[in-house]
Amino acid sequence: MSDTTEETLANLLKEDRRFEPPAELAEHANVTADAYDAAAQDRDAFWADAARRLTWAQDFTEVLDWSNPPFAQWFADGTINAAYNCVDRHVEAGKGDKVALHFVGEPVDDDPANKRSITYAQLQDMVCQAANTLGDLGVEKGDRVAIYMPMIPEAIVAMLACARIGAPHTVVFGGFSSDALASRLEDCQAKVVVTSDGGYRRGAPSSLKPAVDEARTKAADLGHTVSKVLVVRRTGQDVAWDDAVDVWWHDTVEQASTDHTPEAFPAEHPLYVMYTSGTTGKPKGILHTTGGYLTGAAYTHWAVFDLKPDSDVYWCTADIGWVTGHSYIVYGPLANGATQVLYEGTPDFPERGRWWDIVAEYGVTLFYTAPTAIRSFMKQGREIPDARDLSSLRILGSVGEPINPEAYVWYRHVIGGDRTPVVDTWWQTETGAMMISPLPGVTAGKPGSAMVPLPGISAAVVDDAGKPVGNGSGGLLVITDPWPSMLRTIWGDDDRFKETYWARFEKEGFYFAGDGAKLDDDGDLWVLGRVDDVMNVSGHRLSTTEIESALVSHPKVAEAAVVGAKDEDTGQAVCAFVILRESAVESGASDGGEDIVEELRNHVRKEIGPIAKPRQIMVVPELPKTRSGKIMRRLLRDVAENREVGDVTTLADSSVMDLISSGLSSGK
Ligand code: 6R9
Repeated sequence: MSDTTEETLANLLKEDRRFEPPAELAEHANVTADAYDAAAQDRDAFWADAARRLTWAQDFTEVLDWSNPPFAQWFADGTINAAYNCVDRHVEAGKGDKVALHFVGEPVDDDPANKRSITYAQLQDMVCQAANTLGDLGVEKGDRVAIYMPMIPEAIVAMLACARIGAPHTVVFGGFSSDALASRLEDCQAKVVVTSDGGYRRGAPSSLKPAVDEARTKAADLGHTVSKVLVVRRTGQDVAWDDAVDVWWHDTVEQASTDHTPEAFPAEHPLYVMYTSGTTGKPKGILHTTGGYLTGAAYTHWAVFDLKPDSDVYWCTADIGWVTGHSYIVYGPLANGATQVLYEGTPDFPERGRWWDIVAEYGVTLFYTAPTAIRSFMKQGREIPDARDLSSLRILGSVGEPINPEAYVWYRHVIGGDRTPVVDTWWQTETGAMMISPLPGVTAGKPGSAMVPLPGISAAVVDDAGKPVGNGSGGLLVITDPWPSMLRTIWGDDDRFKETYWARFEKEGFYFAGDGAKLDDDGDLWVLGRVDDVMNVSGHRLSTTEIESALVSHPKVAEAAVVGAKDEDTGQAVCAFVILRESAVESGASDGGEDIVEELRNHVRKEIGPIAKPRQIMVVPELPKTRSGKIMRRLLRDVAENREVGDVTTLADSSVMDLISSGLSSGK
């Protein structure tokens, strides 16, 4: 290894702040250190216990069948209904009056608050009604149903109604285009679409139904016919109507019987398909099945958030169009009988303190969000959260990207009042549930590290030949043994499933996650981001995350994105895009002038070493992100390499690229 690479590694691993679990939390924690030993001794028995936290119609006798890898079967002879587990069993246990969802919606014309609370008993009625209606619309066990909706309770009701009748759902994020919807409808041959006339964004209505109409036509051109569209009236806007196909929710679901008997399905019955973008080509439909998935989602939610269902109020800010919404808004928390906030909207509308007002109003104790949100709050300054009472919080979670140490410390300090553990949870659409994360009552947290695999999960960092790298080194992150919530295949494409995840380490039988990672001297794991986010500058491998963290550690920087741009001399060169903190902007550093750029280049040089010093730093007002908060570096690479900017359809806000390009061309 060259001197400079060693220097880079040493820099990341020099982070030596440690936060011990609070004594009180450790004492009453749901999961203690024994769980690691128990799982190591008998992994199958450990997962069987976790599975039996759920209610099975028929118990299973075999835990794992791995006779035909990579096609796993978990709890295969057991039968179970996911919706029954998420709703009915809590009502049967006398918790019908307990709030399942505190819905906090976008401000709507005459109702700026737009809130309602739904108990488990009410949720049961709603799910039963929707299940009856889907049946009336001809949906049978095994048929696929697409859900294209805003973040309203009916979206969750629709998902659970599908689960109840054994019809796998595919939720398509409401911000996606009709093309994206059409290709998904066609790929999974969806029979019915559940949607709404529209939704609200920043208080203004936007439409959804027209995109469904278009997608239906486009899918028909591809040879697939959608038979019915079930429409929730949300905004009241005019919509085109096709009597042969379109059905109002309020005319059907709300009139339907609240009696519905859930059928128990084999554990391996498909629960849902979630599309996620591949590095190239068409999106992959990740298939999750019922028993194993629900086991993983419920167990990890209970363990990592130390959920006490009778006293905690949980809030995950994700969208249900993302896997985090599936596992940690719908299936995990509801299977555990949690009370949670369901939030529709952006973090800063109608005003910047919105999230912290909600924490204070509902007494939120467990909070789960993405690093990108945390960094945007850092940018605004601590005065806003400081003005609210956040003392109810007891555990803070992070997901979606590596969290920079500075953002971690700010999160813990400013939001968590220096009391709360931060759980940095690494997982993927494909893994279904959290895989690598601290346990809040067991693990001392290190800012920037996801720490260790959860009990029952076996991960490793290996070199190109599949050999574990050992402490103090970096390599590729793999999962070495099957786990209950693992994806079962890519919908309709077993070959692509094998090729994408299992071919790379076929001999070893490892699942290849596509992320780079390092182990520190204690053996704790640091996720460095996608392998394709690694740059090669003059033969040195540099991770974008490391340089971004160095930039964010500068007091004037709120956010940073780094890409490797082609360079005649060095192969690739480091190009950085930075957003300055508001305090820096006020003090006049915002013009992106020579001074601040030079200051930041030298800061990176000092923090990491000369090789990492960016060739170019551009001060920008925004960064292009997907809905799940991931920076789309591909688009920034286009800018850095002076190319026309590529496909922006999966951006949360597609106008961001114009903002960046116009700022740069006007010399700002
Ligand atoms: C849940 C989710 C998966 C990819 C994953 C990795 C990145 C997620 C992370 C993290 C570092 C964490 N990622 N959590 N990287 N630390 N705590 O995000 O699923 O949308 O499929 O993305 O996200 O790169 O491979 P998904």
